[in-house]
Amino acid sequence: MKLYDYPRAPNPRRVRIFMAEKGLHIPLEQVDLASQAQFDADFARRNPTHTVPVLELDDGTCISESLAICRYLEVLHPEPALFGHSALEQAMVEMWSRRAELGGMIHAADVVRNTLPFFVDHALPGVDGGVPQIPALAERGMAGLQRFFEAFDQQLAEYEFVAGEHYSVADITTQVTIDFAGWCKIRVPETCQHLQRWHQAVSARPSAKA
Ligand SMILES: N[C@@H](CCC(=O)N[C@@H](CS)C(=O)NCC(=O)O)C(=O)O
Repeated sequence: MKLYDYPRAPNPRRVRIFMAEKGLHIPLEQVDLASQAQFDADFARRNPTHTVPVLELDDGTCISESLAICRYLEVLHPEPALFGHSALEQAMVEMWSRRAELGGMIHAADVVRNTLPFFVDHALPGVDGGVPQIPALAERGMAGLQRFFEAFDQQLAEYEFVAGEHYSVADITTQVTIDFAGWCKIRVPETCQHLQRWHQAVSARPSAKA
């Protein structure tokens, strides 16, 4: 088994944090996004959407999409459970995971990819050029991130972790989203003290270095 990775990119980091929380060591193979290696024919055979992460199994089967990879690893290594135990816990993890992704990560990506010079003409992942940056999308993303910060702050006023009493994959997506937004110097506002408290706590976990 090996994981196709790129150290700076947020989505592979989600899987690396997940692996670190489970104590898993899977060999990494770097796909240099800076030199557009995601468009090489060899990698395209493994993932036609030209994105990382990809988990390649020993029989050559390739799994892409960060959460699909995490789910696969969860079944093989159920403890510690990062998708919840009971039916209710699993539903809560799913709910908050989707909120983190659709209400947070996508906005952070809109801001980063429509702002930073690195993404000029490459504003969508996995598309080989010809996708211009749209400043209005960055602006919309910033407003979306403010709503995300406030909603997650409210949740974390009541619970220790994003999906409730236990650390889960929803915490991982939320953490990576906040750090990704930091690429554009967007920080959790001072008014969101619960979210700040939580972010400091997850950033102090050894897995945060992954
Ligand atoms: N939904 C996918 C998103 C994967 C994705 O967008 N990966 C980025 C790195 S964070 C990528 O490979 N980008 C390639 C590019 O910019 O062309 C997942 O969860 O794995």
